[in-house]
This record gives sequence, C-alpha cells and structure tokens, in this order.
Amino acid sequence: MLNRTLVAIAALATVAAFALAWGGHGAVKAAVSTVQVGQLNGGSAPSNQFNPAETEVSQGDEVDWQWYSGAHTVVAFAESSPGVPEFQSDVLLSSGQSFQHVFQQPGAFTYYCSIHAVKANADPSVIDQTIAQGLMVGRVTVRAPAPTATPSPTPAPGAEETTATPSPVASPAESGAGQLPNGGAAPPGGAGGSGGPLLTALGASVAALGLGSLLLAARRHRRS
Ligand SMILES: [Cu+2]
Repeated sequence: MLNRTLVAIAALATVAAFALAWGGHGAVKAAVSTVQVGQLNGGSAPSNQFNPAETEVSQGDEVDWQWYSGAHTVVAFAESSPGVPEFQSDVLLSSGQSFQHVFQQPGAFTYYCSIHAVKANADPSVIDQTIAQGLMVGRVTVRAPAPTATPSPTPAPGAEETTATPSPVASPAESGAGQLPNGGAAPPGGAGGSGGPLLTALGASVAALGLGSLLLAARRHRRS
C-alpha cells in the first residue's frame, strides 16, 4: 500500500517536472489534430479527400490521419533528401488504421494521397486551387510558439504609491499626550532657516507634527 503511494507520488513528480521543463521553454502543450482520410472535406461521406484539407497546429503538435474509407496514402510534398518525402505513410487500406507525424518546425507543409493525386497537385503554389477542386491533397500550417510574455513591472510602482500615502499626522496622535513637551519644544529652534531649504522643510514638518499633537492633547485635555 505504502509502495503504491510512493510510486504514485514519484509518477506525479515526474509529470510535474516535465510540465515545468516545457513551461520553462515557453512551449505550448503538444496537441493532436485529427484528419479523416477518405472523407469529404467539410462533410462526413466517404470521398477521396482529406477532411479537413487545411489543418492548423502549433509547433511540436502531432497530426493524426485516420483512415475513414478506401485505400490511401499520406505523402509529404517536401523532401528531406532527393526522392524521399519528409513524411510518408504506407498504403493503408481500411478504416481504423492511422498515420501520425509530429511537426517540429513552423511553416506550411503540403501533402497528397499518391493513389488519388500526384505530387504536383500538392505544390504549395497551386494547393489552394487543388484543395478547392477537391483533389486529395492537404496542408498543415504549423504556427511558431507565441513569444513568452515579458513580466510587466507595473505592480511595483502601484504598491509604492499606496504604501507612501499613510499620513504622518497619525503617528504623533497615537503616541499620546505623554510626549507633548518634546514635540512642542522642537520646532521653534529648528525652523530658523539657517540650515538651508531641506532643514527648513524638516523643521516645518516637525513643527506641524508638534502643533498637531499639541492641539490633540489640548482637545483631550478639554474633554477630560
Ligand atoms: Cu487516396
């Protein structure tokens, strides 16, 4: 029982590590897009077409061609070396069979069924027309991953503004009437203006604080 729990925890940790690794690269989770082979493009009837003929995926995603009816192939127009298509299925004969390809690079990848079309039909320069004509060709458009959003520094200044607002008047009031003599004594000497504008400002604010606490104390005194 304990062993089983440990195995489960280890499995979860592995999955989490993978997720983190992917996230760290700003990659989107790989997805699978399905294309029906031998089905009317945009419909559901058997036909010598791919459905859909146009597939859009993200980089790293997989396209899963599933045989719906008839004997067909999936053959890439582009070649990895002369005469060798970048991807190519066997001649698959019946429904339930499938062929997969993972698209690792962004771009447009055209393909055709070598039984019901020819390579020239999948030439990127004509594929819009051949798809419109209902030929057995298709195109996978692979999007590059979106650039990772740069974290915006906006929260910081906002936080500063809010923390800066507390009024200085609050603190002397809290300190109570016990400090009244000090607060009252400080300002008159300091506010003389001999120490430059900064000291003057400082003296003025100290004086204001002193006055504030003085008034407060006086009010309290009156009340009692
Ligand atoms: Cu075919």
